[in-house]
Amino acid sequence: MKNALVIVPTYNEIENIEALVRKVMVLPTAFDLLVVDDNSPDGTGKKVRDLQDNYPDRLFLAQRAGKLGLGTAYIHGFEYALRQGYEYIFEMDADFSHNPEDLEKLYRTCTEENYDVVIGSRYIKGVNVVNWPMSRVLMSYFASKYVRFITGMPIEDATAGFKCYRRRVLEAIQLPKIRFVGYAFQIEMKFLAWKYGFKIKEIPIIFTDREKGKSKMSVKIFREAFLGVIQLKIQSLFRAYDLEM
Ligand SMILES: Nc1nc2c(ncn2[C@@H]2O[C@H](COP(=O)(O)OP(=O)(O)OP(=O)(O)O)[C@@H](O)[C@H]2O)c(=O)[nH]1
Ligand SMILES: [Mg+2]
Repeated sequence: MKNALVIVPTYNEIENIEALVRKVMVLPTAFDLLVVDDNSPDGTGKKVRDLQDNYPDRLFLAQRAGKLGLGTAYIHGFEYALRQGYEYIFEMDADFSHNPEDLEKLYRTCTEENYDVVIGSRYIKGVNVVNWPMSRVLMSYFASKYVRFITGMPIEDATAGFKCYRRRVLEAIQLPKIRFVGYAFQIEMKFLAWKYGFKIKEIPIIFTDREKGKSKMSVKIFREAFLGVIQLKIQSLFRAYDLEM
């Protein structure tokens, strides 16, 4: 059984990807890394190909035809991780908003404290966001409150995208049924993990705004999340979450 795989979706991250790969590769834990690139016009995928010569057994690339969204990129990565037999599967952004060194903390919490999902959270122990404009901090913070209010899910950072899953969580969640592609995808994954009764832990991380490259946040992504949360809640009233294990 393979151990730990970090999945990083990329779209136009040429300014970040090489440094990110190198950072992950020197961590004490031997994390494997899968980049799911959506045929970035800036050549991010090609850069990963070149780097694979240095890390042939640990760096992998899934190249998709075009920009298909963050959620489907992760699902693609999760399916790969399950097929390959990984036990600990991570989500991380490519833009250094998530500090790769924190992978160790997520990993340790999952392995040593035996949690099923560990979330790198911005909103426990205060608000740990660096360099975001106040408007964006407030939006993200209140988005989490909103999700909590509608769904009842006891998670402070509902849109967080820095996570570790045990494989049994991804096996239980029916990945092809995941419907959202933007931030709502992050909410949906947590919601399902919680509904299935998995053990979830939030640990504090410091989230830093990207210094390089462009944001892909859009009104469409925001709208999907806002309405999506209500849809999730309503559907959950008509659905059983039974583990077939
Ligand atoms: N494969 C793939 N990756 C994506 C897509 N959209 C975003 N990403 C990646 O997902 C991660 C998070 O996206 P960001 O653009 O950083 O989104 P954000 O964190 O909300 O916005 P900023 O940090 O302000 O840029 C980054 O690694 C992006 O390159 C997509 O459609 N496909
Ligand atoms: Mg980002």
